[in-house]
Amino acid sequence: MRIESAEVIVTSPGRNFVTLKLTTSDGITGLGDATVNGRELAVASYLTEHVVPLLLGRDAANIEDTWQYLYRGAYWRRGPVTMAAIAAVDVALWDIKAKAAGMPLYQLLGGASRRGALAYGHASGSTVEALFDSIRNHLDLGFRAIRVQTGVPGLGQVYGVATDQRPGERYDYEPARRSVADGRSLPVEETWDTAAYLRHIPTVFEAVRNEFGPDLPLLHDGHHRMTPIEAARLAKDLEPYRLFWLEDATPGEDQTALRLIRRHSTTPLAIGEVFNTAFDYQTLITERLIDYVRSAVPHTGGITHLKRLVEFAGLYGVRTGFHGPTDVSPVGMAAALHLDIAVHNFGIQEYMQHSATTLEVFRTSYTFADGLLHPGDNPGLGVDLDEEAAARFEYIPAYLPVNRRLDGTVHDW
Ligand code: EZ4
Ligand code: CO
Repeated sequence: MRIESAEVIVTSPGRNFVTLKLTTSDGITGLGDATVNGRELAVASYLTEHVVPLLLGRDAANIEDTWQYLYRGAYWRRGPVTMAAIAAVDVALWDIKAKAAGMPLYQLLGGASRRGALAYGHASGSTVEALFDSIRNHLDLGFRAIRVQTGVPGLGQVYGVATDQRPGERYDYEPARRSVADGRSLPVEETWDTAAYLRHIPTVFEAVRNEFGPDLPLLHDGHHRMTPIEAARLAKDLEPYRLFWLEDATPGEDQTALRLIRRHSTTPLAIGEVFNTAFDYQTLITERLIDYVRSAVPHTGGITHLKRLVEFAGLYGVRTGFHGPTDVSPVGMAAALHLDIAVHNFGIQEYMQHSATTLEVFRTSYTFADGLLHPGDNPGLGVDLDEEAAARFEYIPAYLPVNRRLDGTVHDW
C-alpha cells in the first residue's frame, strides 16, 4: 500500500485550518491536522514544498519509519512549523492504518481504558455575574469541569474572556482576530496589568466556590503571563479553592521557573500547549514540577510522538490534559480523543466546541454526553472532510492578540 497522492487543503470555515489528505494506491484516504494558529501558511508551504515530494511512493504502513525519516532526516529538528507538518503526516497514516484494519484508531493504540474522556469547557465573563451565567450555561450543556477566566477591573478586553453570554446562548469565542489597517490584517492589541490580575483572581475563585460548591472541578489559565515569584503567589493564594489545575503560569520555555512555584504551593500545575516535542518537558517531568501535559496532537509531532511523551510522563505520575481549542481542527480533536480513550494516564480533555460552520466542512463522529467525550467507533479517526464545502471558505489572515503592559511594553500573551 503506497502513498499515491498528498494534498494540502487550506480552508476557513469560521477560522483557518490546514489539513493534509493522503490517498493510498488502494484508494484509502487519511487526514491530518497541520493548523498553527496565526502562522497557517508557513506549515502549508513546508508540507507542499518539502514533505509532499518525499511522501509519494512510500509504504503507507510504515508509520514509525516515516516519522523518523521526516524528523531526523530533515537535520533541522523541532519547532512548531516542522512538528505540525510531521504531525499531519503521522495522523493521516494512523487514520489510513485504522481504516485498513476496519477499526477505530483507539483499538490500534491499545484499546479502551475508559468509557469516555472527561472534558472541560471555557466559562468566562467580563464581570463575576456574567461569569456565573457562563458557568451555568456550561453546566446546562453537560460540562462537568469548567475553566474560569474573567475580566480584570481597570483593563479592557482580556484574553480568554468571550463576549458575555445570556442563559441558553451558544458559547462563541475565537482567540484569533484581526484589526484591518491600510488594507492589512494586524493582530488586535490588548492591555495588561499583572498586579491588578493577581489582586482580582483569588476573589473570583472565592465567589465561584461560594456559588457552585466544593465539588465542581475548576481550572484556570495564566497564559504565561507571570514571573516565577508572581506565579508562586497566585498558586498559593488559590490553594483554598482547590483548583484542578493552574495552567501556563510562567513562560513555557523556562522549565526551571516551575521549581519556584512548586516550592511554595500545592496547586496542581499544567503546561505545554506551545511545546512541540517531549524534550520541552524533560526537566518538568523528571523533576516532578508539573501534574499535566497540555500538548495537542498537531503541535507535538502527531500520535507517534505524543504517545511516547505520554508514556514517559506516566512513569512519573504525570497525566494528560490535551489542548483542545477551536484552532485544533476536528481532525486534531478526534486524534486526541483516540489517545484519551486508550492511554492509562489520562487526566482531562479541553473541549472548546467548533462552530456549526466548521462542522459543515469537517464531518465528525465523536460524541459528548454526561460530561464525557468519545471518539466513536467508525474505522480510522472518524472524521471526513467535505472538500466542496471547504473550497467555499477562503483563507483570511487572523492572529492571536498582542499584549502590552500599561506603559506599552510588549508582554507575554
Ligand atoms: O491560546 O488556542 O488553553 N487554551 C488556550 C487557547 C490558546 C489558543 C492558541 O492558539 O490557551 O485559547
Ligand atoms: Co491555554
